[in-house]
Amino acid sequence: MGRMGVDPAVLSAGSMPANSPLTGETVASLKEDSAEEATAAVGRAVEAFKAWRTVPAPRRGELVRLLGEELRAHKEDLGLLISIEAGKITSEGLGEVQEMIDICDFAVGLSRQLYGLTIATERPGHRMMETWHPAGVVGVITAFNFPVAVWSWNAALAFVSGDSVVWKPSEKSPLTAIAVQALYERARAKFGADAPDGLLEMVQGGREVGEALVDDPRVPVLSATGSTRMGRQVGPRVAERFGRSILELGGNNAAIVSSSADLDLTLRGVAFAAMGTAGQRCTTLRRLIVHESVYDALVPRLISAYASVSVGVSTEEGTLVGPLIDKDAFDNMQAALESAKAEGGTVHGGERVNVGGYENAYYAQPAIVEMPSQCGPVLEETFAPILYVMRYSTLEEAIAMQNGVAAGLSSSIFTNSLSEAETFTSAIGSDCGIANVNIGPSGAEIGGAFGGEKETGGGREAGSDAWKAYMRRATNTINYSGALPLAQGVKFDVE
Ligand code: UN1
Repeated sequence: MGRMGVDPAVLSAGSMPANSPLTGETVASLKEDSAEEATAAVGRAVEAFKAWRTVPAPRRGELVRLLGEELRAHKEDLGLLISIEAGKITSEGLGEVQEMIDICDFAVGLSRQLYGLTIATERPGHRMMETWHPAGVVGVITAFNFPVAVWSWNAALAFVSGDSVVWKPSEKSPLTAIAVQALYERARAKFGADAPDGLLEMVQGGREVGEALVDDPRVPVLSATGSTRMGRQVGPRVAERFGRSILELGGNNAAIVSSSADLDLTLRGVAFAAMGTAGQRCTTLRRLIVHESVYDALVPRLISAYASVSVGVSTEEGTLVGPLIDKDAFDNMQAALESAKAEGGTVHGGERVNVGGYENAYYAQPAIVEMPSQCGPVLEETFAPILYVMRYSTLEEAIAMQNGVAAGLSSSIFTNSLSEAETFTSAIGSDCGIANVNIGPSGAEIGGAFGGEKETGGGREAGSDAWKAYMRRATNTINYSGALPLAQGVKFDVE
C-alpha cells in the first residue's frame, strides 16, 4: 500500500476492522465514516461537479488516461492487495486490475465520442439536435467480490461524462479502495488544477453510510452492486426521489450442455466458471443443465475435477480455489448443501478444508450436487462454490429451466449445433442480459454492457452505450428562420 502512495497512519486510524480471508485475521483498523460525513462528502462532490462539468470532455479523458497509467504501473501491487483482501488467486487479482485498465482505455476513447443525434425537424428554418450533459454526482456502492473493478466501470465513465463520484466500498474490502484512491490522487496531481478537490470522495462504513447516498437528492445517479435483496431496497428508494439507479445484482447463472457439445471444452469452461473466485462472482456458474445423452460422459469427469482441484492460500503457486470471504459465507454454503440433500440431491465435496491451521479462515472444497429436479436451493443464489447438475431431454425444456429462476444475470450453452446456438441467443432463448455460446457465463469483457439482472432489464455498466446513464439528454430546437411557424398546426397570434 505504501508503494501505491497510502499513508501508513491510515491503517490504524480507527476501529473499523479490515480482515483478510486468507488467514481470517484483522490486518488493519480504519476510520469509519458516519452518515453525516457521507452527506458532507456529497456536498464537496456537488461543488466539484460544478467546476468539472466545464472542463472539455477530451481533457477529462486525460485524467482517466493518467489513472490507467498508475494502474498499469501498480498492477502487481494492487492485484496482490485484492488477493489479500478479497481472497482471489493471483491471476484473478491481476485480472481484476486488467479490467480497470481496460475500462480506462475505453473511457479515454469515449471522451471524444459522447455523441448526440441531429434530428430532422418538421418546422421550416429550424434545426433540432440532442446534447448530452453531465448528470451530476454519481454515488457508487461496491461489493467485496470485485472490490475495485466495479468502481472503475462506473468512475471512468462518470469522470469522462463530467460527473463527480462518491464511493462507498464494501465494509469487507476497504483496503483496496484506499489504495485505488491513492492511485487516483497521483493521477490527479499529474493532471493539474482543473481536476477539483471533491471529484472523487470516498466514505467507509456500513449501511447508514450507503443509505445517506441512496437518499440524498443531490445524487442523481446511484450505482449499487450486491444481492437482488439489496437491489430491491435501493431501487425503490432512489426512484422515490426520481433518482436513477444502476443496479448490478446477483446471478443464479446456468449453462446448458447439449448432446452435440465438445465435452473437453465444456469441462474446462464449466470448471473455470463454477469454481473460479471460489464461486463468489455474480457471473459464477451455479446450475448445469446437461442433455441426458452426455450426462454420463461429462458429469463423472466433472466430479473428479472437483475432487482434485487445489484449494489453498490464494497467493501460493498452483492454488486454483482460495477462501470464502468469511464464516457467514461458509455457513450459507453448508445450509444450501443440507437443503439440497433434503430435496434428494447427491452432494460431492463441499467440506471445510484446513489450510495452514488458520482457525478463522474458511476454505471449502467446491461442491457439485446432482439434483433430481430444479427445486429448493437450486432456485436461490448462494454465493459459494456449489454447482447443481440436472438432466434434460429437449432444448425447449432446457431453456425453460435456464429461465425458470428469479436471479438471472448471465447464461450459456455448450453446443456445436448452429440451430441450438441461435435459438438460445434469440428472443425465445435465454432471458438473461448475457447469453454466451461455448464459453461459460463468467469473465465478461468490459466492452459489452455488463450486469443488470434480468428483472431489472439487463446490462447497464461498462461498455456499449452504458455511458448514457451517467449523462442527461437535452433536445435543442434552434429557429434560424426569423419567422415563427405553426407548432402542431396551432395558430396563436398575439399583437
Ligand atoms: C461480479 O461478480 O460482480 O464477468 C462481476 C465477470 C467479471 C465481472 C463479475 N468481468 O466475471
